[in-house]
Amino acid sequence: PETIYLKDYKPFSYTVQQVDLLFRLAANATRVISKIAFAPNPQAEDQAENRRFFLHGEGLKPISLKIDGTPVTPREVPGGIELDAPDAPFTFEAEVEIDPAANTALEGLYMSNGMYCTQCEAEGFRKITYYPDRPDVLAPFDVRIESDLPVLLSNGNPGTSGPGFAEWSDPWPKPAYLFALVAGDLIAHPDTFTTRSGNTVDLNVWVRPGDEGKCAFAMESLKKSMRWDEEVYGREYDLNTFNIVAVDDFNMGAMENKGLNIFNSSAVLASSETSTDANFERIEAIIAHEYFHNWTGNRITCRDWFQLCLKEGLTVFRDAQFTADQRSEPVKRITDVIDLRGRQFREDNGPLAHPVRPDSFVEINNFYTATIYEKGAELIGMLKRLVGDEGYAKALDLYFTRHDGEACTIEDWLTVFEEATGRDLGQFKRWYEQAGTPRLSFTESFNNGTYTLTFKQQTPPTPGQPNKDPRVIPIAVGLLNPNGDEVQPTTMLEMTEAEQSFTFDGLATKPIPSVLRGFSAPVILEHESDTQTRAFLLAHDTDPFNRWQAGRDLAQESLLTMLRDGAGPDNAYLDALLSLLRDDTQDPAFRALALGLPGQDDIAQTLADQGQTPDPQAIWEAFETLKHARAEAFQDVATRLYAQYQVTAPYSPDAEQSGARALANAAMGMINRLDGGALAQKQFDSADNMTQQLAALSALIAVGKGDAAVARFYDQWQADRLVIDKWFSVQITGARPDEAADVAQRLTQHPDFTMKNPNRFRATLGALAMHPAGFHHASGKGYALLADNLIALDPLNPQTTARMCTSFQTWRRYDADRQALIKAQLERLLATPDLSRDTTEMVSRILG
Ligand code: DPP
Ligand code: ZN
Repeated sequence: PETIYLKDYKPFSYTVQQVDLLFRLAANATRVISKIAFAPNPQAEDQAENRRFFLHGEGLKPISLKIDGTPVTPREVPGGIELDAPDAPFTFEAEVEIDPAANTALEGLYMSNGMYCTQCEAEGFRKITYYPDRPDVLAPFDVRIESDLPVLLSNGNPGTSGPGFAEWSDPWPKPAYLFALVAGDLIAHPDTFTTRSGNTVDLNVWVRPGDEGKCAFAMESLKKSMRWDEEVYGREYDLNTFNIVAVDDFNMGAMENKGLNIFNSSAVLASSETSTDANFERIEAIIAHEYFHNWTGNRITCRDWFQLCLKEGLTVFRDAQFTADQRSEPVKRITDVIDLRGRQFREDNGPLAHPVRPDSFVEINNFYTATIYEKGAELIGMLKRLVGDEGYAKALDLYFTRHDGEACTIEDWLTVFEEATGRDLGQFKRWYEQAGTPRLSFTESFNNGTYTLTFKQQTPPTPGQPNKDPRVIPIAVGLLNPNGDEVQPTTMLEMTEAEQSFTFDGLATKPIPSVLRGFSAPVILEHESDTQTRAFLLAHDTDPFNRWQAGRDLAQESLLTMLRDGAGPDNAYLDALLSLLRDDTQDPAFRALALGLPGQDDIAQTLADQGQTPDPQAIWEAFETLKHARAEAFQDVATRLYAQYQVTAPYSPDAEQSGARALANAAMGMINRLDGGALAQKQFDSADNMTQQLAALSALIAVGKGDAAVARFYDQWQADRLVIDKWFSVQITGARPDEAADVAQRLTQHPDFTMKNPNRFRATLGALAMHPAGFHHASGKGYALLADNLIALDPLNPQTTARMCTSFQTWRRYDADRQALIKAQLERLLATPDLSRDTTEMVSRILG
């Protein structure tokens, strides 16, 4: 397959003035009739000599093609067609036939439960009709849909409609990846929103009949997002209508198509009986994310797909700010960092590491990664820390005014910051260009009242990038004196060298440093610290993130010592955690987070970083031992917390109630280890919300008492796909390591298992991959099961197949036997005839 390079970017030879599309929908033979006004692109004048009229097209059956009314015969070229076109404005018309019912890849126009829908990002529009399917070609679209289905939707504002047809008009020029169409038997949950300048916008959440009772939360989240973007970023909505549609079969979480967001139903449908608190929070965040794209992504889009982080990093950053404002800022920060370390650091430290702005790719779908999204968002956070809140606000205002309606680059983005703040961001740009997670370490000294912190940074090589330059790193530091008072409030140190010292004067005693407060940069902080200092920070740090981090460090140290020396759990950790749990002045959500343990995969990565070979089974056992020791040490407090944090008020997914439930469920998890599932059974029997019911089910499975509850849960929820996804997952994630692959194998034979629904596939095989000791079972049965299923999925859905191959990305960490087993599966995958471009690229990169 061909590799595409950033350095080869050239503007398209033509501009598009207007797109008119007519869809005659039919399951196996939809006709798409297009009329597109082209003109030579003045921005591509240098190409005037050898202008190429190339249009993308994939799997299209051409019926007729015309230029200015005259039939033309195209030349077939890789990825599309080429035509001879005039050196002046002209109209291109095409009629093509496509087969949405046969489209299992879920890219382009496809069908899901009798409903037509589209997914065009990144390169799906070329499966709908011939078009310059690239994000720097923007045009207004007028769409007419002809179908007997009752609800016919597209982008923009509604136009004329009647029996069997509907017209839509989108005045905002947009790239084809933001095109959308939906047709189906759908029910609206309607509402309205009045923008701050007084425009009334019709809002709808469209769902299949039966789901109409699960839309209210998404609608509330949408209205909150619209208000928040006005208040915080000064961004107002710009059409008469905003539609959201829930679709069961969807590769991603959701899609920000202009005026017509299409969502994976898991990211919209919510009710207390069927959704957990975590589901509610995720839905609120994704609704916000897609809505915020209207400005950061749609009004200002990307010049090419190398710039994907321009819209994704910024929009993730914005949705995180929104969630922090709606809920708890420290809790949001902590959970984001857990996720960043679990997914992005894992990627950044393995064969799939790539810069936040990559410089080459084979298949762009493979770059919708934690690095582009989550590290991309971290870069925005660092920029904001470096230029300050005011500088950030000024830069964003300039960005919106200067670039509205344009397709932009990271250079454009950094330039507005440079101009708005007068700061040179040359060194900062390395964050976009160089992959890998910097290791930051420090030493301290104290002399005559002067305290010196000396930092070192170093980034290990990543594929294709052996040498790394020092980055600019904002390091938030505070100092505490030995009795716990803060003697130096948070200061932002700006590290620009490979090694650099910072001093603090006038201190009476040697302070205790609190470094990288709020996780001020996406780095691995390597610092040997004694247990006592960590326990001190867990008790006294004024920065909530670092308090949590101190607890996490203690847990990690204890686990590493158990693994290395066969020691028992560290009592200092248990004591420090116990004091925190007992402290009712502490937010329950925060205490629940402090009770969390690092991921087993994080421990494996840390061991690998230290030059050791992780043993997934031994890690699992160490976690079990530690959890058991905690359950025994915390019996009294667990019983008290469980009773104290039962919510008696009517269910609400708000931060306060979900924090209480999180802590009560964590307490239940501890009690469960000692009472053989008695309390969990009681909770399962009486639960009236999914958060309680699922926590109880998972606890019962963990102690081998889950059979009856698993059966009952299925009977209760068999008609609800999203709940049954949970039923699939929880049985696998809760299985013992030697059984996880067998449970997953058995579930792939269940009548409700289907390859064609990405959510179900992820709930089963993805759940196995997230059970490190089960997936990495020494027999290799986990690897074989995943590979079998990926081989079966690839011809149906390359995008989801390639995404799930990342489960193998850590293979070089492991012992020779496991490496050989994984390598054999990767090679078997790669040798599969007709393997997709997506999967071929992914497996090749993983093999290295
Ligand atoms: N739908 C994906 C997202 O919103 C891709 N744009 O991030
Ligand atoms: Zn996005």
